[in-house]
Amino acid sequence: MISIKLLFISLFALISQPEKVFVERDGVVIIQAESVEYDSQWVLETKAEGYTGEGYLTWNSKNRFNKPGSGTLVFQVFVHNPGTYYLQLHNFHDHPNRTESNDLYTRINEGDWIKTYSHINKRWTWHTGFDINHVWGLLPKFELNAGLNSIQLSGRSKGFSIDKLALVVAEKLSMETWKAQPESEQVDIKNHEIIPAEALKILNK
Ligand SMILES: [Ca+2]
Repeated sequence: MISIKLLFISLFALISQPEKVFVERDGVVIIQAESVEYDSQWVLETKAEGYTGEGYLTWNSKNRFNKPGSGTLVFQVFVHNPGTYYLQLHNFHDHPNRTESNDLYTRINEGDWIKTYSHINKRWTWHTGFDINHVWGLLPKFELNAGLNSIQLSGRSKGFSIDKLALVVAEKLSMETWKAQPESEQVDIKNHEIIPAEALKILNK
């Protein structure tokens, strides 16, 4: 049973942040990278076939090897089923060295920025790994709370491209079905009639 206090925190967070919120269903959230606001350091491209949606975002600014927080993309997610989730980035880079031009930064719920990379090049892939304090090969997993959560991505290596991202509950990661799911439903915060209903579902779980 979720606490009343947490419910109110979630409601406040939803009401106070006029942004799109993507709703988790059955342990999966799918978001197109180009669905959120992005600045001119990212370029919307379509030349690498295999993307979905309207295109993909490529980091076209300088390398930010020691400076997270540039061109931050903010993905707000409303979670019904809290627990351990994996971040999977549908990504692409064509650098001849698969360890170059292959990463960005990730931040979950205002925590530390985490270097997040892919070691597959020249094709679209879901390969995603965390590198924390120079320990690479870590699984890209973390806890998501019931209610509102934020996932942030910021640029690191020039030429790294993101088509979409998935958040997948641990129990479902090995299933292939989530890879083909369409983008998750979005809650229009200004149409706040939906908020009490969604919150009630969580309260009654
Ligand atoms: Ca896309």
